[in-house]
Amino acid sequence: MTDLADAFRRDGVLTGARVLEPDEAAAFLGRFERFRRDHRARLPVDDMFRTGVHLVSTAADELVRHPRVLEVVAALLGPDLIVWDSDVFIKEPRSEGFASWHQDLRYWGVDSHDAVTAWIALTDATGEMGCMRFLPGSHREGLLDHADTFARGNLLTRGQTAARRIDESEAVPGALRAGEMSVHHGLTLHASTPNRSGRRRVGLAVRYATPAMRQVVGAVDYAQPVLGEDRFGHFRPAPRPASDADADAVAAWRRIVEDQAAAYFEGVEAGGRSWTGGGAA
Ligand SMILES: O=C(O)CCC(=O)C(=O)O
Repeated sequence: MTDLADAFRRDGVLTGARVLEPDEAAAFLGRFERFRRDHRARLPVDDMFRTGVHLVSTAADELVRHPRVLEVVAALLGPDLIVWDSDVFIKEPRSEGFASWHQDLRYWGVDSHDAVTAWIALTDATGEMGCMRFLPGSHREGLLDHADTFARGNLLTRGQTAARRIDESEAVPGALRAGEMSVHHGLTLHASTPNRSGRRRVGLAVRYATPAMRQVVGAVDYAQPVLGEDRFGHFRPAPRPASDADADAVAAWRRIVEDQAAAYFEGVEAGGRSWTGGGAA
């Protein structure tokens, strides 16, 4: 996998890695749909899909530690991995949802750049369906300023948008078949357009990092070790769900999401400790 790692160091993105057979991808999708159907009357399922879904969904819990996913991510980040977050991104047929150009690491508040997002396609994700688009090499520009637009239709929590001119002709689409995965560096600029097709587009985005990463803005943060060893203990352990949305998992999800938000905003308001440092970009 060293060719893969070399290309990733150069481009900050790889696409089209097959990690699930199409029928496995369909089975995982079915489990997410069942989760929504069974729990949406009493739980904030949309919020759970937007952050920390692996804390409450057994399908996400399995996917974040799926051996074929971890094999690819480990080839890029090394043998010790933690999961910091995961989100289900759904674009309904002919819907306006999009993601503005952004870097994932902009809002993590951490001191390392050794972090990636693995985007696992649970349905096909073509250009017409609003697949991810990447700006190869942009991870070498370091952390860029972003503005919070909270724009209507933006799938990102803050509508965060990089304050940098984007030449769309330089963007590379990351079209995927169901069961394929793209991986982008935490500093790689990426975006996605609305779904103009008659088919649903669904993917699970998993945020992986090395355990050496440390939270420097918020006082408290959580992660799950998923491969190798965590010799640092920088994050509080985030528990795994015993079953879909079991009471302990939901309580842990609520506590973690609240703690992370409170610690993060306190840290930002406390005066801009900068988190531009970090490892290799
Ligand atoms: O799924 C999408 O269209 C956007 C996902 C994204 O921006 C991300 O995973 O960081």
